[in-house]
Amino acid sequence: MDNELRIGVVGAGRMGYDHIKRIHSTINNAAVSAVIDIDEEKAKQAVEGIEGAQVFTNFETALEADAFDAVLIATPGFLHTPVLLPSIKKGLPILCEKPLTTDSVSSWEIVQAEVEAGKRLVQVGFMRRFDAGYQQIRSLVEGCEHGELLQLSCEHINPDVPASYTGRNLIDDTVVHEFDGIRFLTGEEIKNVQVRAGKKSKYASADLNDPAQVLIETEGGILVTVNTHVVSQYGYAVTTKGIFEEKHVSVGEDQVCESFEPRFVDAYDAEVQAWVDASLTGTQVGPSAWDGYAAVACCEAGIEAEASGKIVEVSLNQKPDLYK
Ligand code: ISE
Repeated sequence: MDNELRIGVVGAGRMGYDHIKRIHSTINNAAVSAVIDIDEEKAKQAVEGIEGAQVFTNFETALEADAFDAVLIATPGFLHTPVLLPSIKKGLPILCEKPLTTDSVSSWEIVQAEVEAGKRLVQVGFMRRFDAGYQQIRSLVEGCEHGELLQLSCEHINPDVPASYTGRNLIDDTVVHEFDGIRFLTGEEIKNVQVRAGKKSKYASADLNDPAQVLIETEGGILVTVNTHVVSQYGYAVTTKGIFEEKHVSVGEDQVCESFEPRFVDAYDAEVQAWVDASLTGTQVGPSAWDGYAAVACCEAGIEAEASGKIVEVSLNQKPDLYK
């Protein structure tokens, strides 16, 4: 690998297209060398104006053609495993959009594949870890300037969601960001999850209870509330308040946008640049396959909690040494 990372982007939908444009126009020392999408027209449109980028409709073919040195996966979660496993086997650096996979058994398979490879190859696309506000709270937790962190109070607001979006998606597509965010901000694993839904918005479909309150406890006893309002009709907003022993610190309150792309543009840019820089030196940074697995395990507990209204414990396998 020389000092330009040749990236194959798998999936040219909303997130894939956004990353393709980002790599082409903003990211240093990287180029989109291939786009793989079952919809050839979509892939062709995505590479318009990008010299030398090849188009494939099949991942195996692209892998055999040696068309890239690193893989960015931006397909829906249920399609991740067949791209992740051969890429890990080939020793390629991977940036995988969340969720790592859609259940903890297959996510654990990814962790084990990496352990077998003997090195970290996967960074999971939890971009909030690269957001300035999140980093501010994280550094206050680490530095203990205002005493210890006692609680977190989060809001996750979307203008609307697709018609197919259900209560399950509220957890594994939306609150999944808070599961990872809480683990990042507190440095602790999540112990249990409860979901409460009260009066429902007239804009929420039959299969969705929104707004909802997700109540989360970490292993160290930090309590977190996540208020969701994904059919808010007015905008995209993500806010987080850290309740410390001597101060309350809120971030994100003045950032109401149309959607997640403009809200987190700086975080996405920083995330992809960090991945490129690390990949060029043969290392990996940011959220790992273990973090991806842990978030999926929290989603499983959350989905059960959403259905039952009960407090559900999160169950995790033992953390392999590779991630300690
Ligand atoms: C979407 O897939 C995202 O990842 C956004 O960050 C989140 O706010 C939204 O709820 C999800 O649907």
